[in-house]
Amino acid sequence: MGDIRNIVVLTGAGISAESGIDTFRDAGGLWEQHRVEDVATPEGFARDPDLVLRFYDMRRAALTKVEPNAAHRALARLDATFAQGDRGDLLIVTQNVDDLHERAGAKRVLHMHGELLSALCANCAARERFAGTMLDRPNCSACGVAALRPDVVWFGEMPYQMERIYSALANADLFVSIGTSGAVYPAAGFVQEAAAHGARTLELNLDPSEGSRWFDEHRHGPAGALVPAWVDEVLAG
Ligand code: BV8
Repeated sequence: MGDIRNIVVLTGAGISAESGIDTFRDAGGLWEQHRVEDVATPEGFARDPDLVLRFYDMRRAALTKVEPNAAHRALARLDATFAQGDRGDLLIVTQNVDDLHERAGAKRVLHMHGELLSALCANCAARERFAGTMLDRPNCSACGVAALRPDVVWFGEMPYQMERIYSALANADLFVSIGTSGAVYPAAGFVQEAAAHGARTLELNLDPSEGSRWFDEHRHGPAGALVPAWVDEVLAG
């Protein structure tokens, strides 16, 4: 890996597209089927909780029908080489709420927008692993109140573990963005944060993103092809 010791990878819906999970902004994507304001904001949840709970119940159930793809597996292979301790740090920051990075075997995963398979209690703020449906209002395991909501970050809510992310970006030698449109902040600003601290920046995406101009290098194509090739390069370096 030569002079590359600390790597931050940011992934978006594009890395899960080849697994059969809809992205948000591609044709036929999630935001075409549902208005963002109705299903991914606290106001939408307050207005019509059943609509929102059904939206996330459907996506949570879909997880059992999909598998990680070659891109997830390649990142897990990279992750495993950091386990030996003789390298620097790797952090896979994902905007995705699916569990495909973990199912591929990656350990250093940070879900900045939460997870479908986690429930957050709106009454006591406890979190619990959750694989069922919320439409029938299950009780929180900690306080017993039927106040569980999806443990995902909606628009207007603060993404998770931002301190840890900015610390990793400040120490990164390389920042790689995979499968994201660069449409949503603060994730879309990470490339500039990393570059400001001297990291090299690489974008692996099907098409140029809204943030392409901030990257030193771009490779365009499906993640299932680009990511394994890039991991092979890094490991051979
Ligand atoms: C916050 C979780 C502050 C839920 C999501 C005006 C200007 C700037 C910012 C704002 C603004 N107005 C409001 C804001 C802030 C807002 C924002 O950025 N809005 C945008 C729309 C302008 N951001 C927020 O609200 C964030 N919070 O700012 O808090 C704050 C401060 C103090 C105190 C409290 C709060 C929170 C945003 C998080 C929202 N939650 N998801 C869920 O999953 O349902 S967002 C969701 O969309 C994703 O998580 C992701 O972050 C985002 C973008 O999606 P992508 O992953 O990029 O997917 P997309 O479909 O867009 O693109 C897919 C890409 O893949 C494409 O480029 C495509 O080419 C590529 N692709 C497709 N197939 C493949 C592929 N690539 C490779 N291979 C393939 N096969």
